[in-house]
Amino acid sequence: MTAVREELEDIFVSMGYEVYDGPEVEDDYHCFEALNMPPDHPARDMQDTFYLTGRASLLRTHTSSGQIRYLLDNPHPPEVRIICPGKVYRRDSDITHSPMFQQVEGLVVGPRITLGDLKGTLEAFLHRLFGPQFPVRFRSSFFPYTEPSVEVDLGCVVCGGGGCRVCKGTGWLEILGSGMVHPAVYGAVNTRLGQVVYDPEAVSGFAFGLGIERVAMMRHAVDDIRLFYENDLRFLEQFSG
Ligand code: 2NM
Repeated sequence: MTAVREELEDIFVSMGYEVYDGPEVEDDYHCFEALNMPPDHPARDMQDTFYLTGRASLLRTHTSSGQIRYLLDNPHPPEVRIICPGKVYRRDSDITHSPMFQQVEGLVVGPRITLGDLKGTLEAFLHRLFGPQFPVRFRSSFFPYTEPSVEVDLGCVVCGGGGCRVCKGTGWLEILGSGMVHPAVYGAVNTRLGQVVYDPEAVSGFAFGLGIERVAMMRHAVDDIRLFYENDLRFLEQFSG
């Protein structure tokens, strides 16, 4: 997992991104409120989020909270180009979900950043990671913190697109979530800073997120994410190289 994470970091660093670390123990403001998730949003539910001592602190459910911290700590637009890799926590466990998993989220903000920049960047990234032979497909989606929101699929790395058990016959694997940063995110940051630093009329940006285990699973044909964290040496020793 560390090797895959470092490979992802190296690709983005070579594209000019800065690696930024945020805390794993977060608060409601950085994890939800600043990301356009209202108080009744399901992600805030006790069923989904690990809360510590009441509701004052929580384990981050995504590394976007670190991106909010970066914007607040670096009120110097118009150029932002960061990735936030790290552990995130959700109350979820089945073959594709582990209560702790790792993410890389990215954020680019600047004058005249467009959906074309998002598409070009993510396609270049996926071609570096998996090889240019795999097609990349963009689909409309929804996230509270992006508008428009875009889900990104990669041609199935197992069957090459013909359809198999892994891609459930579709020929595609979902690999990334992304979108153009919602103006409400800039609004929340400006309100907290007490001045308009990230003016939605002057700057725009895109953001994206992906699961590191999911990349490792696609690479090594692993069908259950929980295998990475069960400490079974018969599994782990296959990756000792
Ligand atoms: C995703 C999908 C879409 C995202 C948005 C932001 C921020 F902070 F700029 F609002 N960070 N990351 C984002 C957007 C993450 O992950 C699936």
